Amino acid sequence: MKSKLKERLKLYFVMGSPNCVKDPLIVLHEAIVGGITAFQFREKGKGALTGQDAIYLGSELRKLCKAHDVLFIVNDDVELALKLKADGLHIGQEDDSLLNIRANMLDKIVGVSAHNVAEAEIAVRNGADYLGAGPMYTTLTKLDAREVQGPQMIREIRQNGIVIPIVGIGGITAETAEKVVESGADGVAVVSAISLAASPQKAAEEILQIVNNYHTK
Ligand code: TZP
Ligand code: MG
Repeated sequence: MKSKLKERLKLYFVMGSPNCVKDPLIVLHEAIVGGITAFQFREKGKGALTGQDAIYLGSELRKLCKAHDVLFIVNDDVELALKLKADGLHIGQEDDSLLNIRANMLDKIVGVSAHNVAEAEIAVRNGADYLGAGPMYTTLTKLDAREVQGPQMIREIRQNGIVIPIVGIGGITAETAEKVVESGADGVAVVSAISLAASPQKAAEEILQIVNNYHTK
């Protein structure tokens, strides 16, 4: 599952019901048809589902990913990740420590959000499988997002010898995706560029093509 992780993180769609206007299952299905390679269930923000409702939606989204061989990662919640038989978990700097989490996720993918080189180095030392680096640009999706770092941050992480997979996150669109991969990211993680697009399929196709074009240049 961890093999070819760089390849599988090319277009990482992050979403929960608060990020959608349409039915999240339809949005995910369209995004999958458009070519997303990974999905993160991130049920957060105003109106987010909790308890059994979150489990139910998560399990339906999980089934879709399974059927289409798309990596399925859960945000923050180890218990939910295990319950949904996710491929992995993504944690932020405010969440439980990677060392604690790893004990429950031995063979699973664990990704960590990093906002600077120091955080990236600690995450790597503690055994992160990939980094979510950001915010790349201004985002309206995460209200408590940290200060914008820009793609330069990824360049600096690479200059510091970090070789694990990295995805940029935060405000990335088809207009900016190339700048992010150019800076050393293996892929891009997006929420609204796909979830709020008139056609999530077309939006995913367009961004994937930009990432692919860059990596085969
Ligand atoms: N972490 C850092 S920025 C962000 C997360 C989850 C939100 C990104 O959303 P969008 O809509 O792609 O800017
Ligand atoms: Mg978190």
